[in-house]
Amino acid sequence: MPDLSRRRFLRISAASVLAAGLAGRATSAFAGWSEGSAAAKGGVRTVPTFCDICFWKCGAIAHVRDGKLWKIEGNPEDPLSRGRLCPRGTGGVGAHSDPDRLRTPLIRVSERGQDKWKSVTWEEALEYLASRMAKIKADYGPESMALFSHGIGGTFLRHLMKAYGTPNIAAPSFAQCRGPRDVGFRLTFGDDIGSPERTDIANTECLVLIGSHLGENMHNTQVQEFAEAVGRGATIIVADPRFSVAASKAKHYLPIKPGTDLALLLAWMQVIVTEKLYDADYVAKYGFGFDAFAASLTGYTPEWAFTETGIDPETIRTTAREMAKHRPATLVHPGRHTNWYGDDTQRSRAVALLNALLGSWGRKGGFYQPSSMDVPAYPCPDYPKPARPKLDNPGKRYPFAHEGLTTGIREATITGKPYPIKGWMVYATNLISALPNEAETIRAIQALDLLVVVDVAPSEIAGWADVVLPESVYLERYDELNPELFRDPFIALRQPVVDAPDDQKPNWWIAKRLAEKLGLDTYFPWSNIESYLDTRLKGAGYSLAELKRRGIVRGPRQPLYFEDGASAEFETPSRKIEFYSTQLEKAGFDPVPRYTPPEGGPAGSFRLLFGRAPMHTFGRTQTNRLLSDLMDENAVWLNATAALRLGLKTGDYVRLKNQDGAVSERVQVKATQRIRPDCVYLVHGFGHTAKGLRRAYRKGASDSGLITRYKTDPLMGGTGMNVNFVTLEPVEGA
Ligand SMILES: Nc1nc2c(c(=O)[nH]1)N[C@H]1C(S)=C(S)[C@@H](COP(=O)(O)OP(=O)(O)OC[C@H]3O[C@@H](n4cnc5c(=O)[nH]c(N)nc54)[C@H](O)[C@@H]3O)O[C@H]1N2
Ligand SMILES: Nc1nc2c(c(=O)[nH]1)N[C@H]1C(S)=C(S)[C@@H](COP(=O)(O)OP(=O)(O)OC[C@H]3O[C@@H](n4cnc5c(=O)[nH]c(N)nc54)[C@H](O)[C@@H]3O)O[C@H]1N2
Ligand code: SF4
Ligand SMILES: [Mo]
Repeated sequence: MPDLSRRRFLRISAASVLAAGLAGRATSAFAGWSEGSAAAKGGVRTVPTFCDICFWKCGAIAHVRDGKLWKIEGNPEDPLSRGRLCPRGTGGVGAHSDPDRLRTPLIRVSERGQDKWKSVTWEEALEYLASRMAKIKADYGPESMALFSHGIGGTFLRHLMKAYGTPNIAAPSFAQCRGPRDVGFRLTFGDDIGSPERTDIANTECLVLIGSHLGENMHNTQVQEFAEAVGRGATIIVADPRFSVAASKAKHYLPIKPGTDLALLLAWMQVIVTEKLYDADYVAKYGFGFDAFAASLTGYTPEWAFTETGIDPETIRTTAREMAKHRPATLVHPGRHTNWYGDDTQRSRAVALLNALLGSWGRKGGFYQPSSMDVPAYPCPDYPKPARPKLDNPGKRYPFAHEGLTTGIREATITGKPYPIKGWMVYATNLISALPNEAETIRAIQALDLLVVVDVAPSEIAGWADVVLPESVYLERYDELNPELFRDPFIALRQPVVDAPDDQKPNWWIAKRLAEKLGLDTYFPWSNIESYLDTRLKGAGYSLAELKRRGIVRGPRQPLYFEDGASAEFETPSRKIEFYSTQLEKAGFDPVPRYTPPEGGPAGSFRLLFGRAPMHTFGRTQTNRLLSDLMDENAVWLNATAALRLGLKTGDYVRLKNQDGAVSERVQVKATQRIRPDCVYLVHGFGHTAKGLRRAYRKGASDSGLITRYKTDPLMGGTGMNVNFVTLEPVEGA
């Protein structure tokens, strides 16, 4: 595969920013937000930072009143939040005051899985951890430690683990989240979708959502732009087995049979190609292998697709024509959580190809070209070269995996092959519920000599750890800078707003102190985080003092679309948009997407689907009192007619039992016409089983606990999780 590590950087000197007039404007706008403004505002101090309740990283202004954290709002200078936070971001202050937080480092004094701990000092905890890590290195080699980490807070621990000498690093955001999408788009356009997504919802005239449940999936900028698109009358087309919030805004709602989206996509493309509705100039100029692709669509008529998807042929034709009518300002959203059925990369590739037919890649209202500001790295020694290669994907079994596979590391930990993994460090990811098949995760943990978990809460994964390190929450710490690729280039700073309430420490401090104990201090040559950040910012023409005051600096916007000068380069083998993929063909896969129907479940069972609620992030906000007051348990969505048949009504408590006998916590029924009769739906993140999460313990049902099966995507190793089936069993006496 072509190397896509090249990013479009834009180097901005202080002079060019001044010339753009940004510095002057922003400085005056932020004059009242300096940390020194407490007196002027009658005991209220405001501190710009960025949110960490999810990974969108919205710029925010925290308010401290009489020394106490009061509220948090969007930073109007920030292009991600555009001055407004989502409900979760606003409730973020509850993360600081959460009474269920971890308070001190803990060392296990019992068998794994039993809750027996002793509180220790940081010195004891890190000394102990360093000696265990040194022993693993001596006995097995440094590659036998793995790091799982999710989010920007993991930056310094990733740096530490690379310095320690391991290549085994992974996050669930690839194989359990956006991996298939990124691979599908890379194979087609030679580039990623990125996070934040490069979707030009702001300018789209026709938005097609396949699953992507914007409005429940609360990624801030997208939701704001979506609301604006609805407001200005853009055509919304939604395919979802469940009548989502987005579906309620749609002109066309397609209640698709779960797992058959590829059939719908192929039929849409068949209509657009046979009726010659595609952007022929764009395809001729940028496309490769169009004729073979077009020929492959022959059998995929709307009539054929009807039998698979349940969507009537006329609706398929009408929606296809509607998309074509608005092209190139038609955006078929690539989705984010795309690990559904195990053929997800091919489905994502079909989404990419449909966009290619509509000419929306690189065009206004489709996909824009993002850019970012260049912030030079802090000079550090080179990492040692690991003696053994990373083991998550041995022999490139999944040839198109371009990021680490969590589940690959898990498998190697269980089998000891190709070499043993003896230690896991886990940062800000609850592997027990993020990875499918909890039993496999626990089996892997039992094979370890060392499990260390850095968390803010006594989560399920922390419950299995030998050493638990309590981190301060995002409102109490500095983190790495955020110069993410986006529509508007920017650099944002996270900085402490208030002190940590107990003995919690920030990730950078943990990484640096552990590095010193491991004899790796040359990799942390800075005296403290301020000097690290200041050095990086100076390299970009700014300073920490300025960022502390402003929270964010912005660079001039770069060309967003082909028509205004964005480069129309495609890093594929043909240097074109690959309608026909020779890369896939060479690797023995279908060069054009081909449909195979999903497997059904046992008679009388419902396919288990899951998604998001606007006031929660995964399983990480259920103890946040402000957010759990808005929703403190989930309900199982069940088709009203099916409910009638089963003698169930809204509010009844049931347990869900899956095809392998896994049984959930009790959960209320939500009987509704808003879901098809062949599936049920749960909001992910509930049904916690860790006792220390007092507010969330046994509230609602966990989808994760019912995901004992998964189907692995042969192209990139993603784990399709929508392949489990449940029955509902009434709870006696409830
Ligand atoms: N509030 C909130 N917002 C979040 C997050 C959060 O935790 N909380 N997490 C963020 C993250 S990391 C991610 S990855 C995204 C995930 O959000 P999305 O990328 O939107 O994830 P999906 O899996 O598409 O969302 C589930 C939707 O797909 C539908 N669905 C299920 N099966 C099928 C199917 O076979 N076909 C079709 N067409 N639809 C189906 C479900 O009914 C549901 O409406 O959300 C992000 N936004
Ligand atoms: N069954 C099922 N599985 C899924 C999904 C699903 O919808 N259903 N979604 C998938 C997707 S899209 C994704 S992106 C992944 C996400 O999976 P994860 O990354 O595991 O997300 P969370 O479950 O929120 O776990 C976050 C952990 O980090 C801790 N934490 C929160 N804030 C901090 C902090 O500031 N510092 C530290 N050190 N720890 C912190 C929390 O207490 C929690 O233990 O899960 C995937 N797996
Ligand atoms: S989308 Fe919401 S939770 Fe995520 S960073 Fe933005 S404000 Fe915070
Ligand atoms: Mo995700």
